[in-house]
Amino acid sequence: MSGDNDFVVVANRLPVDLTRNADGSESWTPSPGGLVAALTPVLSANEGCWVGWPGTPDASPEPFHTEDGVLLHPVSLTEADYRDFYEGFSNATLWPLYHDLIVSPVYDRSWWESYRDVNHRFALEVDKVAAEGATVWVQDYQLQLVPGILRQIRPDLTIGFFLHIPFPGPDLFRQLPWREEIVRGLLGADLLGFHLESNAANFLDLLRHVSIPVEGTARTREVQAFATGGDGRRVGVAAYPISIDPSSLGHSDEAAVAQRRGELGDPATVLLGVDRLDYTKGILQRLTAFEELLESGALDAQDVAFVQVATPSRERLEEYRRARSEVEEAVGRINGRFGAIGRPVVHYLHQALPKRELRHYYSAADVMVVTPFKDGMNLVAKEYVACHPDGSGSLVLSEFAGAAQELTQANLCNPFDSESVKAAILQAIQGLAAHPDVMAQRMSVMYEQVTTHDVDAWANAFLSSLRDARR
Ligand code: GDG
Repeated sequence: MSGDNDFVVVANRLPVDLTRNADGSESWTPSPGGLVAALTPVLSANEGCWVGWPGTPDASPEPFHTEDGVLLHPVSLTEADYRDFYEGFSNATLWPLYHDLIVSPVYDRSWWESYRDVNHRFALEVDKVAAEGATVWVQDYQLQLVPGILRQIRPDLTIGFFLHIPFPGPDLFRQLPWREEIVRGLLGADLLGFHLESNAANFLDLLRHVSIPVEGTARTREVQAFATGGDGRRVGVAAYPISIDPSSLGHSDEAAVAQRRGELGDPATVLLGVDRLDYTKGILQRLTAFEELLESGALDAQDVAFVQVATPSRERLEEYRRARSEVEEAVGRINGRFGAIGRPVVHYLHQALPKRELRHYYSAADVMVVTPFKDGMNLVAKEYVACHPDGSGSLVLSEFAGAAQELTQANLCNPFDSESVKAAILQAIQGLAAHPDVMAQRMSVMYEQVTTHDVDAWANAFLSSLRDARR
């Protein structure tokens, strides 16, 4: 079966929000994020279609066109799919395995069967909408079998795959009971993209380990490495570091910044963390480091405020509940020890803020603290930098975030070592006071990097390699 769309993006989620209307009816409205913004021009220019789950179990809205002419084509997931494919195999098996076992992955055959089944259904939906010879771009760890299934049912397609999270070393990946199927699934693509050369190198090492022929070395934005697919096809492998759409962050001004700082009690220094509440992000560790700095007297609670926005995420999973309760216990303890009536020292929000509100906090923060144990890229770090065109502010960044490869002027730290996190926070605060010119110069270098390597550049680089891959 084939449809009319020459360019198809397949992702776990459709870029839509469910709106409940006053009369009780429901409608779906497009919700543009970075990836959608980057791909909309390509989608609009090519009879584009986005295939994905609308985000609510058991909902099956009709396909519809956005204002830009992009067809949104929903894939329906049941409550059981959501539990086994999404929460189970994707987020309690693959997510911890690919993030280097920060918690132990659970290997459950029924979750795997659901993952296989859902991947199959996604591929069948792509088959319905993709025109003869179309280009299909599959996104992320939830859909690693889709390239292989599509290759079998639609050999006419050009297939790209991009992994948004890290790819682990072969010794970790080999734990996975269904490792051969995942590798076969990925090798159905013509081009495999990772954030970093080291992620791509891990994948190539894995192939060598299982005697799949590989040539060349993984490079950034150029395809210099090839794996061999089951049918002898060459599969390009390269790194494409993702980035942000700076224009999507909107604007802030002095009044908005002054208002936010005023609400915090006008402290000398505002520190900020913004994350999904995920155990990979090191939220507890950064709060503990902050607490130790208060305890030792290196920081004075009168002078500082720490704003932590922790967006709710995967809340039914045990490890996420534990991470949340540990973070909330730490917030309570730190405020109990160092706060005053009407003046907490940690301002904690467990809610998603509108992007424009996030923008004001990014602009208002003197020090952004980004301390994941492992992160494919980390867009928050790049968003903060993009909100400081004047060179103000300072970034504390984990060495284990993909973004650290590009944002080398940040105050880098090892999140496994609390002394290192504390030192980086102090360097950032003291650097702003003692050497503002040096700090501004460092921030400007990072600003230049982020704004010249934006999400458009990322999408164009990947799609240009994908075009070359099938020539
Ligand atoms: C995965 C990989 C990789 C957060 N809180 C709010 C909010 N956000 C937005 C941020 C940012 C995005 O969510 C988070 O992106 P990250 O990259 O930091 O992290 P993950 O969600 O884990 O993303 C990661 C990414 O995919 C892309 O490939 O970089 O490594 O793990 O844009 O601004 N947005 C709003 N309110 C919030 O409260 N509106």
